[in-house]
Amino acid sequence: MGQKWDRNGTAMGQKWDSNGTERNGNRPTLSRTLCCAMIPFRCWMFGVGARRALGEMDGGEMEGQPKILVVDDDRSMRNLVKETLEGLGFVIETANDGVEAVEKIRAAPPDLLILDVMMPKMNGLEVCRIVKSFADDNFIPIILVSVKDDIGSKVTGLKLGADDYLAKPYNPLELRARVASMLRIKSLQDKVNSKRKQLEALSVTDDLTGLCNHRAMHQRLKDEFLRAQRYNDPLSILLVDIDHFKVINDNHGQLFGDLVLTELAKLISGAVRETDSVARYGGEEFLVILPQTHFSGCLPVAERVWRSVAQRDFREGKNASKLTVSVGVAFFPSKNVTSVEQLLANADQAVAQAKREGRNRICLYQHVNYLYNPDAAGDHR
Ligand code: GH3
Ligand code: MG
Ligand code: MG
Repeated sequence: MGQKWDRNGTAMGQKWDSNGTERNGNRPTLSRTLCCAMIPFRCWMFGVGARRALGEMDGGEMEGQPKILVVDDDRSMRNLVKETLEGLGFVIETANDGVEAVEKIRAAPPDLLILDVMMPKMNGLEVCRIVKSFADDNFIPIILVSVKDDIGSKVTGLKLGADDYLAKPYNPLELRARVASMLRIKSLQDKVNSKRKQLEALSVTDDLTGLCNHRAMHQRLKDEFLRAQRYNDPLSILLVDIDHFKVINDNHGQLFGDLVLTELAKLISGAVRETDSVARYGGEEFLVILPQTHFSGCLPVAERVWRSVAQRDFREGKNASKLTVSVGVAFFPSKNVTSVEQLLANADQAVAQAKREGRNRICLYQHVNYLYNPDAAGDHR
């Protein structure tokens, strides 16, 4: 308590080497001998800590050695931090001021930031605010270090999003412990982020085909429809329904049916542009969204899908089958189409008509024209 430290992390009346090991002048005392024996042990301990933190970083998070960016305008402080963390399996990079730090972080985000508060050009608090406002969800823990150890400065730093605050001069042991603790938190946070991303991907993906599922498709179509309405752009959709799919299941089994659906998903995806989206709309129905595509532009796509399905032999082992599809096409702008639901209903009607007409065909939704008869209208005048 009340221990005084100089800016190199040296306690008054007590010496520490860069391993945080007590030095007592040059006198070979028992405690010094013990401490010397402790140095490799402590290094090993921290190495284990760091490696353990690393060991928790599976699944692509924090690949390789954790990268620590040390930002300080004082070269001796940068070197001291480097020395303190050396040999623990970290990659240490440095920046001389806040501007350089932000540039480096943007170019290649570190796993941990050790940030001096008082610096020219841009101070540490400003860097902290900028880094924590980055839109991506990559968590970069920040340890602020400052000669200011009053509560006000600490609270300001923490309020700006810093994750820890260390007053200069600090004990090297404490810095190491806090670095290990921050990297542990970073590792856990990365795991949570990666699991969340996996769950998000699962929630919008159809298990069997890997395409967008119905829910994701609806959202995408809604977005495209709003964009088309706002910018007066055309938008087309194709609803592709396999003909007599039930028979394929009945004749070859459900597993073969699943294979056909998976193959068909690939086939349709390969027949459209990258900017188009393909989704599994229902059991054996697929929806293709063609943004910025007119009536004349979507017909060749519908034809390409329809032809390539008919040409394909679907086979696995002894099971083999040919297939046809009925395709319903609907467009925006189109009379009475003011919502996604209406656009989908039109495509649905077109598919129904294709089925009624004998299947294996493409049907374009057209609003039935109203024939105006002036003579008949005259009767009611
Ligand atoms: P239509 O030409 O009138 O479209 O006839 P259809 O047999 O294709 O249509 P119907 O709606 O009568 O039957 C759809 C079939 O699709 C029945 C259902 O078991 C099958 N199906 C739906 N989802 C899956 C799936 O995930 N895997 C498999 N194997 N079959 C599925
Ligand atoms: Mg400074
Ligand atoms: Mg069908």
